[in-house]
Amino acid sequence: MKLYTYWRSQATFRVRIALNLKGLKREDVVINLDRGDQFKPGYRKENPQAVVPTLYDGDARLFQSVAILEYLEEKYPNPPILPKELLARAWVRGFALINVADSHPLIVPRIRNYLANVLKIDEAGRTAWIQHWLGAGLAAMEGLLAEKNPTGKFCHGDSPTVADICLVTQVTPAQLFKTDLAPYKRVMRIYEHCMTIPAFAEAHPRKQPDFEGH
Ligand SMILES: N[C@@H](CCC(=O)N[C@@H](CS)C(=O)NCC(=O)O)C(=O)O
Repeated sequence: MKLYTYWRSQATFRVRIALNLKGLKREDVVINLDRGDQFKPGYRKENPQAVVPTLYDGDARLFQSVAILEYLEEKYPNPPILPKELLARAWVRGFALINVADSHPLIVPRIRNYLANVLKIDEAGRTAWIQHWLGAGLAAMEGLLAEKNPTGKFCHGDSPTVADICLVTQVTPAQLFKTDLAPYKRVMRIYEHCMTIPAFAEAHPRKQPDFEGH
């Protein structure tokens, strides 16, 4: 498999975790989002949206992290990252979408650049924006865990699912942008537990060869 990746990309982090959990090997191609590599014509051909991740499984090109997770789950079902039971699957997908659909899209580079360059919002304003929307997602996750699974090591059941993957990719940008994590004790307990698992720890932005030390 070939993964177009960037160390800091949360969407790519999701895919790295899933590939590791399923024991699938990959070759990385770095797209430096800070240098604008995503807009170069060569990469636009791979991903017309100009975002990472893009994954090749042989000749098959895949894009959008959740679509990739679902593809991996269907093609490589063991170990599973979605529960068997219908309602549990819907809960896990719903939990994950708090990160994927509601928080993360508000803080990606193109949004941050628009806030800075078009709306002329200064760094303090942009940081407040990021912390606000990450905090809203974390509060929603904490509420769902309090309701369903107040003491578990994972969001659902005894093994990692897509919900844990997306909990982790909610927490890492919150840490990067110095969001107060103290109110989210259940989220943080699961985060810390996931980070004891090599598939998660080795996929962490800091562990990537292109990590730039932020
Ligand atoms: N919904 C997409 C998000 C993809 C995305 O926005 N990726 C970010 C990095 S996490 C990116 O490449 N951004 C480039 C930019 O905003 O210019 C997914 O989950 O794959």
